[in-house]
Amino acid sequence: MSLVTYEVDGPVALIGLNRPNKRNATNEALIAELTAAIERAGDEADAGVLFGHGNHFCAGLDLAEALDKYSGKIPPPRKRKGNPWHDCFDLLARGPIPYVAALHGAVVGGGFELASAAHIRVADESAFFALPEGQRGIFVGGGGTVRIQRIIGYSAMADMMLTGRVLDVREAERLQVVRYVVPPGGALEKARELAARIAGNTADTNWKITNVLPRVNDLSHSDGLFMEYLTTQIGRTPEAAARLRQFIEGKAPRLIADSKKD
Ligand code: 1HE
Repeated sequence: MSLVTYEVDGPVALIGLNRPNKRNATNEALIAELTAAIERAGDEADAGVLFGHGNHFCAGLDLAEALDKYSGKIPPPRKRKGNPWHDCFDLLARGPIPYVAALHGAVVGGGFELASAAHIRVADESAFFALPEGQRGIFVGGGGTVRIQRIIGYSAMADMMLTGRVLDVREAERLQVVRYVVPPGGALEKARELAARIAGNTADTNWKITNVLPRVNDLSHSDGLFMEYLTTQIGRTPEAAARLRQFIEGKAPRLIADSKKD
């Protein structure tokens, strides 16, 4: 049985972690399948949804496999080949298409790191968030020091890691981890709706949002403005011109608050 499911629905790729009996705990084989699915989605879709099968999004690092490594049962590699977790999550975060993560149940450790690589997070009320590495005697290794810390800040991350505090969905929403909270069982549907909406943008603008914006966030004020200027100079596509013309000719829908839409 596949550890990751892959499906395309129109312009949206649906990627599901599929190891529910182990709460979608992430081992090397799962990371390899996830990487392949993300590569495929980048070719075949305009937006992606990442979700977990079963009652949890992801229980993080496979602790059984980790034990085999820490106890020497799996020997360390003779040559270092980089970090497949980093490569996989970076491909998700800075690949050709945006991702919405649909979260429920456990979003912990490496599962939280994976969710933080998505561009938007939707969670249902069953979701809880933790970084229990301190309790396991290990450290975050899936990019959490960079991504989670940039979302919630050092203070909240240090608290979670030092005390083992488990956040509920509302606490996660206050820390900007989660942008949409939905009733239990509703995360996937909401994520699919958002992904379909995102897929309606031009691929060029979506790429700039997911690849330029986070890099600007890492720059100084003046380098950031320069990068923004350069970005506006590339990709003046016929598709963009057609969209601008549509608005000028009164053919594009006018903007109204989402809360006022039926
Ligand atoms: C696992 C894992 C796992 C469950 N690795 N096997 N992550 C953690 O420290 C989270 C550990 N997991 C839990 O706290 C709980 O399992 C859950 C709250 C997620 C779910 O509880 P529950 O009662 O639904 O399930 P369970 O009975 O605890 O687990 C069901 C099975 O999944 C069981 O195996 P079984 O063979 O006895 O049925 C568990 O052993 C197995 N299982 N979680 C391996 N994580 C890149 S660095 C990132 C570092 C980290 O991610 S640290 C955080 C690790």
